[in-house]
Amino acid sequence: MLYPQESETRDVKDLSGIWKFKLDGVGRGLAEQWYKAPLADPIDMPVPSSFNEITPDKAIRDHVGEVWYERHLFVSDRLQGQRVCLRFGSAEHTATVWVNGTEVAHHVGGFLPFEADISDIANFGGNNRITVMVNNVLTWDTLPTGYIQTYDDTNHPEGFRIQQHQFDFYNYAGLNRQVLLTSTPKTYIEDILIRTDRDGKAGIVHYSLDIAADAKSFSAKVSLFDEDAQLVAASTGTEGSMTISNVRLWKPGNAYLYEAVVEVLDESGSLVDIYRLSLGVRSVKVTETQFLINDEPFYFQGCCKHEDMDVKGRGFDHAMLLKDFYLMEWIGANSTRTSHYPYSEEFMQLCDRKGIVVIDEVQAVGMRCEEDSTQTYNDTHISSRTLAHHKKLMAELIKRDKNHPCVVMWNIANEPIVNEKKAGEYFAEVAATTRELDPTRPVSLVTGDVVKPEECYPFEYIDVMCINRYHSWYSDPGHTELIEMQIVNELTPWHEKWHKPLIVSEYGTDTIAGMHALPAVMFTEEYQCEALEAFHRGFDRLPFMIGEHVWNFADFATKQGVKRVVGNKKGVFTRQRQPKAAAFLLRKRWAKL
Ligand code: BDP
Repeated sequence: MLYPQESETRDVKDLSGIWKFKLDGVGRGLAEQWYKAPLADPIDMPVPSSFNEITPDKAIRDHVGEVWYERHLFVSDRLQGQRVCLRFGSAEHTATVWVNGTEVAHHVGGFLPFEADISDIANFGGNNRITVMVNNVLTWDTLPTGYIQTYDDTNHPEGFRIQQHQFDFYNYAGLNRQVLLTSTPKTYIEDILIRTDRDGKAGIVHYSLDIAADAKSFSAKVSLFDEDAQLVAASTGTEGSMTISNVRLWKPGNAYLYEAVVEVLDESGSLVDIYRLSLGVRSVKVTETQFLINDEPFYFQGCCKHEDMDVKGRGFDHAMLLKDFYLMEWIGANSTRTSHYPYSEEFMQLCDRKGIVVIDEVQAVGMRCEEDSTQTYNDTHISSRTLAHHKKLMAELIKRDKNHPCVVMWNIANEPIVNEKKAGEYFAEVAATTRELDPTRPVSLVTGDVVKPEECYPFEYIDVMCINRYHSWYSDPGHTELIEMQIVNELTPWHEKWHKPLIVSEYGTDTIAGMHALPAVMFTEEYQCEALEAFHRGFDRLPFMIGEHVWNFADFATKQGVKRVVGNKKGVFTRQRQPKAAAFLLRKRWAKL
């Protein structure tokens, strides 16, 4: 799915602003057809933003179920005859959209874009009512997974229910990314697939175009420009290859981007549609002990992140987006993982431009049945329905992110139960689907389970092992002196079993900024530094390790619980993006690596 863009033939209108909003306390809006008329007694709500923390109302913050958004939109007469769409960057987690009372889209799965074609029903030259019902409920059939807990006792009022889930970030919901009104001609470039190769000093760019056509005869033309706007190659037709002699490669920390200008022309040679796509030429390969980008060994260094901030929750924000990039640059990060869901398209574009390498993770998180951890993969929990949804999300993610040079690997899940045989069968299928959709990138899976390597069944089907470890935190609390030994002793057998390279994809300690102790104790800045340093001594002894991602870039919100003090505090920056002592330690280490 192409990112919306303005061009000679395309328009984009940003619908960010204040929308109407209404909580559907007991879920009667659909039955009462709230989409048929303006919402009764709505309040104001910003878009994009999570709705949870905008008002002081606990009922809104903790709401489980449906919420409704509405706004009026003037659609200009000039757009008559165009393909006009509403495009949602992300609605968490399920959304239904109506325009003037008619349903135009239904999408299951937050974090990924979808669009609604309103060309045939929009009132051109007049006002239109957009109504969106968003549901934040997670079940065993959705990703992330979750379930609704209800109570049948005298300690809870009738109807009391909570959303349970086995993941560690706040279930922020709503219209979290931009909503856009887009228009293209009816004959338009629907999708572009770019794959790149190298041949000595030359770069080869293979392309294939999907053109949605309402006229039969058209021709396509692709021109490739370098960063100085010089034409370096060109081709015609909906499929082809172009050669760039003396190619400038896209490299980590040194991104070089070409621009493909794709044009569709009619029989008389007049322009019908035009789209400009950034692309980078680079290769990715995995050996038993290495991750090669452009045939050079690459070591992943950086932090995992979250889309998380005060007030807006997971709402998209340009200022925070850039703040985080400047801090990633400052700390010396060359990579990140989109833990635990696809990040905004704007994030991916910046990674392309700044040369940040990305492990692109789908929202497959919480795949654990805590009551009975030997019973996760069955018809009541992770079932064939979850698997079908998982494959659909992989397809949507790959469709969205396939052309980003920054994406070097697809991560198909975070910390699912791995030691049930059925986990092997399940992830064999997800990995196969992923490879079928994109044979050019390796596949990984993250486990945090301390099991025997041979009992991590999904690892048979992936290319890179990602392992999360919290020594001296969740195990042996207080004993940082054990970390180096444990890392070396425990990780070596994983490589001996699987002969695949390994990334420690999470490690860290909760740390309250400004809390100090000597000797160090848990939760102090000294303890975080001491632990990270001990992990690093271990990592530096393991030749099959290809990366380290600290958990986490910044403190973030979680559900409330006895293990969390106003959220997860494992950030090396606070939630307001101020450095803890560990940030300076990492900056020093990563400058040297
Ligand atoms: C890991 C999870 C991550 C958590 C982290 C923690 O992948 O989402 O936030 O542990 O406990 O297991 O801090």
